[in-house]
Amino acid sequence: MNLHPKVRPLWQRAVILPALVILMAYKALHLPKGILPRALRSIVTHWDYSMFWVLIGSGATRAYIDQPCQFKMPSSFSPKVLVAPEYQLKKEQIRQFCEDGFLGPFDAFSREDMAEFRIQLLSSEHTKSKTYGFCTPRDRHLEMPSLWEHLKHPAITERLAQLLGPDLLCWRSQIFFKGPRSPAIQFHQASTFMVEDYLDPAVFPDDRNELFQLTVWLAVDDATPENGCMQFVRGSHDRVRTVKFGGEEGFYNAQFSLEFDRDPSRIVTLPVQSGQFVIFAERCIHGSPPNTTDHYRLALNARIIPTHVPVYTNKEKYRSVYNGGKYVLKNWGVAVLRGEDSHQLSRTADIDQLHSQVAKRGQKAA
Ligand SMILES: O=C(O)CCC(=O)C(=O)O
Ligand SMILES: [Fe+2]
Repeated sequence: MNLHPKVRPLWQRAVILPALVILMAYKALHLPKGILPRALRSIVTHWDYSMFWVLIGSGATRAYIDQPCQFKMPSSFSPKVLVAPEYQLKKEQIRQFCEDGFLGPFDAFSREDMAEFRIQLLSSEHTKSKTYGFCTPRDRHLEMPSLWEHLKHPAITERLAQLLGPDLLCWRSQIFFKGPRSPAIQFHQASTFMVEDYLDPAVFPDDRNELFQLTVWLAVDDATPENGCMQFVRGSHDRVRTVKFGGEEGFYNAQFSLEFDRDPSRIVTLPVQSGQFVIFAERCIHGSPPNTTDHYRLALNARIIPTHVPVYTNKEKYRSVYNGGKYVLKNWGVAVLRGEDSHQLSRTADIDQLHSQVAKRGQKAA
């Protein structure tokens, strides 16, 4: 039985609940973890007591699906690096980001550039990923030089660096095709991406309460309220919320709804023009309404961390709660987006080599 967050029949809950009490006691007593099967070892190691409490106390109907954390306001809103004047963020903008949890849109690319780029992105929609061997919109930057070149544009990297620091890694990207008449992506948030398989976090910051990760989201097509542009809940990055299993809402394959105050005055609907991007903390609650048009709303994102934050340490694979696929990580690695990686804490993808392999295969096929 896996522990994916969803409504469970009574008999399963009757099995899970005493097992959780035993595991929590096991954690509290610091008993040896080495003898436990891997899944149980992960739970004892990575779940904190509040994660156990919420599940047990609710009879397995509510849970934290990511490791709880609070947002610690930085003591200064000065940029972390000095960048070229055209990309400089004002202190006021950094303060606004820290208060709201998102910032932008910023200009990066022309409409003409995006028109060409979208053709390449769309051509990958139904093709197998070279990294994972099945069709997935994830991590295509490892095989699509044009995707990587767009992420490396200084309009993006220099803004990220002022918020996170000079040396940056991309550990995940995702294309959001959002086809004609496709459903909403319900409100969600993530911090260390524990929810991905509900056993291990993906990202291991020293202090979860600090800002250790940013998402950059680039609109390839104009994103409008009609075709499902992004919505953010202002200030909701202050803490990770619990979810209630079941209900109307579904997030890909999972079924739960995030427990937060849906005060309309805090929900910001953010149209973003083709070629512009937004930066946000993934733990800022966000989502996008349905695409009610007959056209795609194409966008992509990338998750960025400073080089001192490890990712997927010793993990060989995960099974995504959301996408359902089994992601074997042997071809995955972090890619240096800016500066250099003197820490070398995660497996690294030699992105230039990967791209030249793709080019060679293309030449052979031609
Ligand atoms: O593109 C969307 O509608 C959702 C994007 C999202 O959830 C993300 O970038 O984390
Ligand atoms: Fe998201």
